[in-house]
Amino acid sequence: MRMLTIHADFIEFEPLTKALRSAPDAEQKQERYEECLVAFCSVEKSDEGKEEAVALKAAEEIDRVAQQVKPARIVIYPFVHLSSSPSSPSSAIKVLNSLEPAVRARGYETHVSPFGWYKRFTISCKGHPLSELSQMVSA
Ligand code: A3G
Repeated sequence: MRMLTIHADFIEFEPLTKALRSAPDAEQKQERYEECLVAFCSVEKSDEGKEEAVALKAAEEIDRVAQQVKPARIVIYPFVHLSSSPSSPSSAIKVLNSLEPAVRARGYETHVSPFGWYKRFTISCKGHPLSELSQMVSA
């Protein structure tokens, strides 16, 4: 999985149209989270078959960053565009569905933006040295 974490003053997003016919329905209203660590996640072909293990590794990485930047909450954001070799949507949804409870189990308020949608979003990156980090997570 490739992951980009942004420590943000806020993120706002709003699902506009489904990108996948199989995308779960989502409420088409804007959500906004303040003082958050946003984890943009691209699940990759190399993660297929190891979904649970990759999710646990990603939760560990998110926790490691969060211990340093101390956000009030975590927002997991499915984002296929970080990889030139993305996994199938079904594998990606498995990883992301395991990632949310794994992050919550580490004591964080956790939110996930809708999977399989094109979304409008605005993010305000804090701009300190640890506010933008990219990582390769593998199991
Ligand atoms: C967007 N920004 O990315 N990893 C993560 N998300 C995925 C993947 C994958 N391998 N495959 C599909 N939309 N998705 C908009 C989700 C993700 O929400 C993506 C949408 O499906 C269309 O590809």
